Amino acid sequence: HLLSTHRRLHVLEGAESSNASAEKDGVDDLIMLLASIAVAVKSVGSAVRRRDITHGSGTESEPLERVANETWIDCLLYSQRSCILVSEDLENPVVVESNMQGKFAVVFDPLTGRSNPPCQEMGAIFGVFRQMSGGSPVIEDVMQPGRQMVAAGYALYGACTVLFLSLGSGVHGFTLDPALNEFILTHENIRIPYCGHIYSVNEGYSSLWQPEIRELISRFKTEVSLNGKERTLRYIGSMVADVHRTLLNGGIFMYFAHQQWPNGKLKLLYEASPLAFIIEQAGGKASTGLERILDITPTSVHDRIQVVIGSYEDVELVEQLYKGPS
Ligand code: AHM
Repeated sequence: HLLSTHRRLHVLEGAESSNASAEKDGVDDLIMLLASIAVAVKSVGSAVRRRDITHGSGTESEPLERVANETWIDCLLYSQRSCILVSEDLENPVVVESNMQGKFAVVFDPLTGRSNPPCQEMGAIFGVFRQMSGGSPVIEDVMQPGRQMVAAGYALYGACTVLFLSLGSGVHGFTLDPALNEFILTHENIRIPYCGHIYSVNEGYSSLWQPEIRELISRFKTEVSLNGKERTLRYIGSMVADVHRTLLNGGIFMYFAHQQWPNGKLKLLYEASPLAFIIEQAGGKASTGLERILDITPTSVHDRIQVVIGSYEDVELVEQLYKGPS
């Protein structure tokens, strides 16, 4: 199934819109939507790289975040498979015009990790829901708990562009071959290690945390990990990159509420939920510390939450420390 997904990803990328008359509800439509997302990722990845060349030469034009947002919107509209879109960069959802509408509600952060110049590890995060209502798209179509996603994934514009995704039965990773400009399946059905020794949290905020979070982190650090190694810290400051490392190497990524972000900083709908979907599909766990992220129904499209995500055993330990003795 995956190899066929892979073949279709690049076969369908160049599909003419005349092919869009195929039946609109099934897997074919989801594949078409994902193929359009793959085009957005290629296009933004290329813009990210060109920006590094033009930076400082005075030839930069539009800000990268605007380019990324417009590229994602265009690709999703022209896929003719989406009905309502939520972007980190738009205050309100975009309702797709009826002549371009499909059946999927898409939530995305088109350029995540941008707040860390000049050492950005930028990428994109997305989640796809099936439209709940039968008729015209409504806000409820995106206000769904993450467990109801039919697909989710992320891209990372690092040394090479990668696209990791899940359609609800495992996680598969593709790497962009620059010679072919095609995504090649490089990580089939990956599983996150059951435990790890790397923890990832911005400890610079420790004086802003509630005392119980300070206590939790200091206890967690001193617990020997199940793999027997001393715990060690890695923090890139770009959630998608920190979660990518966690997925491949094991360990845990945490972002707790603090004085500046009383509910947590990370956005539920298009950051935490899609990455929680990926991590769970790979055998890990994703929580706020108190409850499963994928069970939370958003109350607004830009809700923020706490995030504790990664290897199953490590997240369980943090939850136990957080909840205290029962
Ligand atoms: P952004 O939407 O402004 O980019 O913020 C989200 C990012 C995450 O990718 C990252 O995990 C976090 O902010 C880092 O925040 P901090 O600098 O507070 O540690």
